[in-house]
Amino acid sequence: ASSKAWWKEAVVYQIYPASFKDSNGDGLGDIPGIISKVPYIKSLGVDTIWLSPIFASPQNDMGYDISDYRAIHAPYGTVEDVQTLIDQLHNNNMRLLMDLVVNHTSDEHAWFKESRSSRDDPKRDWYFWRDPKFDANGNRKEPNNWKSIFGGSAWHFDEQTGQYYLALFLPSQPDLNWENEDMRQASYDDMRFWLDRGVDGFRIDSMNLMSKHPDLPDGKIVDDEPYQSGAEFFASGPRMHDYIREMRAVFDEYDTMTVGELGFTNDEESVGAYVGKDRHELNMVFTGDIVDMDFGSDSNHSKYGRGAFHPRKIRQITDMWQRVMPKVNGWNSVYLDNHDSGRSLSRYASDAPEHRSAAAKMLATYLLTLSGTPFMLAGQEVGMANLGKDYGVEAYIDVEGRNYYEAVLKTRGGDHSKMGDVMRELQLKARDHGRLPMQWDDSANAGFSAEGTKPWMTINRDYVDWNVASQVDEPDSVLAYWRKMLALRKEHSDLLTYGSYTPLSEGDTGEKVLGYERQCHETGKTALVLLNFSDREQKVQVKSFAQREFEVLVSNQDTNIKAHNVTLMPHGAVIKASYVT
Ligand code: TEU
Repeated sequence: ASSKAWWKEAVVYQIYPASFKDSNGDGLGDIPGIISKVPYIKSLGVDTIWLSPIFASPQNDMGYDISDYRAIHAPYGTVEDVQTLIDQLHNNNMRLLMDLVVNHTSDEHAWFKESRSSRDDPKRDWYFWRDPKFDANGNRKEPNNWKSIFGGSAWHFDEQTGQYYLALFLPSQPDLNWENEDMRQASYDDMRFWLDRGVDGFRIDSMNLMSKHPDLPDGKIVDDEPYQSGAEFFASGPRMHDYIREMRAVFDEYDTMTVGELGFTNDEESVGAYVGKDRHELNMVFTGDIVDMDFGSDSNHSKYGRGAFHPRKIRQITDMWQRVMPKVNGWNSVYLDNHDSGRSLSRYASDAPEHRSAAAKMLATYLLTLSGTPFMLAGQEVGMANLGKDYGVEAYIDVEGRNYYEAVLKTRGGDHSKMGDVMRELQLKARDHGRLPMQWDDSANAGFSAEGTKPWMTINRDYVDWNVASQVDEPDSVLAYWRKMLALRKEHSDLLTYGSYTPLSEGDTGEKVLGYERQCHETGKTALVLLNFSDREQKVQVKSFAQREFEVLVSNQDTNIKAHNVTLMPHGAVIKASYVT
């Protein structure tokens, strides 16, 4: 069995700072707003908050473009406010994770301004600067063919010094060169700045992009587009593990929890190498596969390509990571939602009125019954969903979706009426859905922002029916179910956190139902989890439970669950526990 640790028992609540609670009526969430909700968050039964970036930033990518790691974006508050938040959390036995965005900075960061100023600047080498190439006609070309993750070339020409710099995300997010020792030390000092103030850990943004192939070779050409991914040369490069270990030495000066965001790398061996206990690197990672399940079925598996979610995918991905982690003596995160995607409820289950409550509870059951540290996104606990199909393109303001929309629109002669397929994909997967303002109550602006103010982004008009206030005292609500599940995970941590995992096969459950057992080897106690990922009733017979005495620990349906026969209602979820006496 896996050894115990506080970060394995934590349940993390992700807050998107702009969208949680506006305390001063400027339409933007802020740190005092978060502080005012600490009692609410604690009352859910979660113990750790992960805050997406709150640092000084021109906000071209909502704070993932940082201009000063030691200052707070003024509309969010001050360093003192953050200290108050940390202290309040610690007084409540809670913890704070910050977002560590060190693969790149903003182009307004002092480091980049210096680096850009001349070829001889001491910080020149803190970023990637390269000479132009020239084509046969003598036209200037980028140093390689890599494509930015947000579209277009990843290289940008700087007139002043006649070289290109690399930016894998927006042009205003230049990539830091981790090969440079001075740059790394400066970054560690920034980390210590926050660790010294009591921050308990970091979610490390774009973690495995920090080491690139030193030659920056052209990416493999897969189509006739001018730019190609290149990810095979910029993700999980040769020095990746050196950098993490060096960083880990800083973290080990404190009691720090780390979760690394992994992009483009989902194979067992590479993932295991980051989280295997003996490797002493990261506590856990986010593999991207769980949020990509409905990405395009095209060869690039592109985000806004047309794809379909099938329960078989979540079965495969879940089984794979649940089996790999014990094998490498490692640990993982469990999550379904973050600020970079549409809501799992709308994509993998159902937000149709007749299914929404059951579906939200079913997904909560998944998230809280697996081995790994659960991460939930604020709003999940009340069944927040995507913006509906009736919202127009103006509701989508995030750069990623916008850039994609504009690029396709251009190829269709600027004719919005030809954009039906793009609108459909945005409605499912755009990052805006994960960033919707929190739905606190049914007053104007959903209690997120005072009446009469203009929130920074669209508030989903379904807030009138789906909000915290309407569920908080309602025993059958999604919110009540989350609380019950969170309490259950704590109470049965021998089973649900530390127990072993055994999947039921598709032959046992049928293709629409996900089923697994968690077992505590010391007591022999077993929990059987059955999750119906369809909007039809499903009958399941679990033979292993035929001879056992059991009780139903929790379910989102009226349970008349006899012996080993279970009839799951649409999006039904059942946890049965058997005890060896
Ligand atoms: O995302 C990293 C990343 O690889 C993104 O391309 C992500 O896969 C994409 O947004 C999915 O649609 C991180 C942050 O989570 C994201 O919000 C930032 O925009 C990005 O890094 C740059 O810092």
